Amino acid sequence: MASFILITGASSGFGAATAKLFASKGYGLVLMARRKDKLEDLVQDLSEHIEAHILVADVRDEEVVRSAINSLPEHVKTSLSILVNNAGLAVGKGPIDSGLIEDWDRMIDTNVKGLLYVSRAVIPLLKANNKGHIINIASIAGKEVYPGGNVYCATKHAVDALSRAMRIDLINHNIKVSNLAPGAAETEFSIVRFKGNEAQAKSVYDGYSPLVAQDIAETLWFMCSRPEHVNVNDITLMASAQASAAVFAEKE
Ligand code: NDP
Ligand code: 8X3
Repeated sequence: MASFILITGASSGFGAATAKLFASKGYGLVLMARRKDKLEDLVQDLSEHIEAHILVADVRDEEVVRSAINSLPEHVKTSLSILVNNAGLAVGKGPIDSGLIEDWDRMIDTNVKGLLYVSRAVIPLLKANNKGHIINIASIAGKEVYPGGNVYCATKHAVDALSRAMRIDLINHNIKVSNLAPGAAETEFSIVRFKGNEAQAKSVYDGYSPLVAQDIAETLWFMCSRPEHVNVNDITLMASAQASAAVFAEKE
C-alpha cells in the first residue's frame, strides 16, 4: 500500500509542484484547495498511475475541513504519512495604518487559523498510525519583517512558532515537524497579493532569478526522504540573488 501525502494549496505554485514530484516518487495524493478545476487538471496531467483524492475545501472553514478529511477512505487515512501545510497568501502590501481589515482577516484566517484547522483534523490520524511528518510552509517573512509586510509577516512568524510548538507537542507520537521558509518565488503569490495586477506582480521578480515552485518541491522531498532517525527542523531557502527579506542583488 502506497503512503499518502496531504498537500493543502495544491491547485497552484508550491503545492502543485510538490504533488507532481511526490507522485513521481510513488506517493498517493490527497490534494486540498478551493479551485476544483485546477485540482482536476493536475490529477489528469499526472503521468504516474497513483491514487489521488481531491478535497475541495476552504481551509478557513473548520467544519468543511474536518468533514473533508473525515470523508477520506479508511485505507487512505491509515496510510497517510505526510501533511504539507502550504495553503496561504498575502493580500496587499503597505503601511499598517492604511491596511484593509478584510485583507488582514483573509491572511490571519488562512495562514494561521487554516493551518491549525487542517492540523487539528489530520494529527489524530497520524497519531493513530504512530508515524508521520508535518511540514509547515512559513516564509522568510516569518524570520524577518520588511516594509509593508506587517500582517503577512506576523502570520508567517506565527507559522514559524507553531512549527516549533508542534514539534514539542508531537515528539512522543513519532511525528516529525519541519518548517520550510522560502524567500521570493514566482508563482501566483504576487498576483494574489496585488489583487490581479499582473504588471505589479511581475515587477517583484524583475532583474533577478527568483526561486521557482520546483525548488520548493525538491527541498520538501529532501526533508521527507531523510532516514527515520533524522528530522530537518527548519530550512530557509532563498534565490542566490536574495540576501534577506528586502535585500536583492543590484540589477546589472
Ligand atoms: P500560490 O498563490 O501559487 O498558491 C497558493 C495556494 O494556496 C493555492 O493552491 C490556493 O488554492 C491555496 N489557498 C489559498 N487560500 C486558500 C484557502 N482559503 N483554502 C484553501 N486553499 C487556499 O502561492 P505559492 O505556491 O507561492 O504559496 C504557497 C505557500 O507558500 C503560501 O503559504 C505562501 O504564503 C508561501 N510562500 C510563498 C512564497 C513566494 O514567494 N511565492 C515565499 C514564501 C512562502 P485555491 O485558490 O484554489 O484555494
Ligand atoms: C512570500 C515572499 O517576499 O513576501 O512569503 O516574504 S515575501
